[in-house]
Amino acid sequence: MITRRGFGAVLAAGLLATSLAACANSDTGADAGDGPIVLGFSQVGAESGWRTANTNSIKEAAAAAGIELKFDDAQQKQENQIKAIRNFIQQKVDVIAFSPVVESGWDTVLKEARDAKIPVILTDRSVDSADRSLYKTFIGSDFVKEGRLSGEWLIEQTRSATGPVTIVELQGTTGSAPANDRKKGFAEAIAANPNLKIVASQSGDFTRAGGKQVMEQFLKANPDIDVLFAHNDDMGLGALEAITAAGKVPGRDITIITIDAVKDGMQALADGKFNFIAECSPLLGDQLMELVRKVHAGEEVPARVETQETTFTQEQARAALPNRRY
Ligand code: GYE
Repeated sequence: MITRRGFGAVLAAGLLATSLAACANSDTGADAGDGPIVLGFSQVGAESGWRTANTNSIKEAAAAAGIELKFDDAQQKQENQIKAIRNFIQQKVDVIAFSPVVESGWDTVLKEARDAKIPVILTDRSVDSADRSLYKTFIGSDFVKEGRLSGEWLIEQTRSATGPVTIVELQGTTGSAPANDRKKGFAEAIAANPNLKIVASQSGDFTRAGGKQVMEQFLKANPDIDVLFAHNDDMGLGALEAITAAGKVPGRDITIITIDAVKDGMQALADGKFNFIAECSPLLGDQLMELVRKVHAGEEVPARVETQETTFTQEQARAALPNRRY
């Protein structure tokens, strides 16, 4: 039972919390209370199944959180992202979030946002800026780990191989964090067995068309490919067409490892056409909106928020597919 005195204490604590929140808001210059928080979001593009799922997650989460979303699709071009961010600054949005297409070249525009006192959140991909005060936090996956897990699985599978194992690699967008980091993690892991050799490595820009086209070239130049490591499902799915057209059976003649675990990728894995997928979750929307709310209120946020992920074999994909959300 709450006594009169107890109730008074509860009320006082409540008032204190409210005035603290008001202080926090005035610190950031944010004006709580008049209308919804406005979030400017610059998306990389619509290059893959992962990206589509990520865009849907962000739009749905913004609507559910009552956050007004200004969404811009940069069509995989850094110049378009810089333009979008400048527009958001001009429109005086409350918070800016974006998924940087490449790692380098953001300092100038990030300084402009900081000067305008608009907090910035990086989602999915990070930047290589040395100045950590240019953004509040980064939410996304550990791409090096995804590459490493892929390489470690291959090391296990090829333990009994006595001769060379020939690998080709389809890289993601040149200069992007996931392409740089997945390449690094995979290379580090396979270095454990000198029989494993990457004979060709080229960008397919994270798209199906790119994966197909580059795989055709790989197959022409290297008739005896044992393994394909593709930095995402979509490039792996494009490569399937090239492999079949070359008269080879994907998943059997060529072992295929990819990253993402979107529905079409998981289906290919369950069907035996892929052999292993390291998951990369695109469902960042809800966590992003929570961070937006916090930075807008001037609350502390962790410098790095990492997404939870797993890996899938063919058998695990068959079990997981019915409940997959993307
Ligand atoms: O793996 C790929 C997409 O940045 C994690 O971008 C993302 C990557 C994802 O196009 O499919």
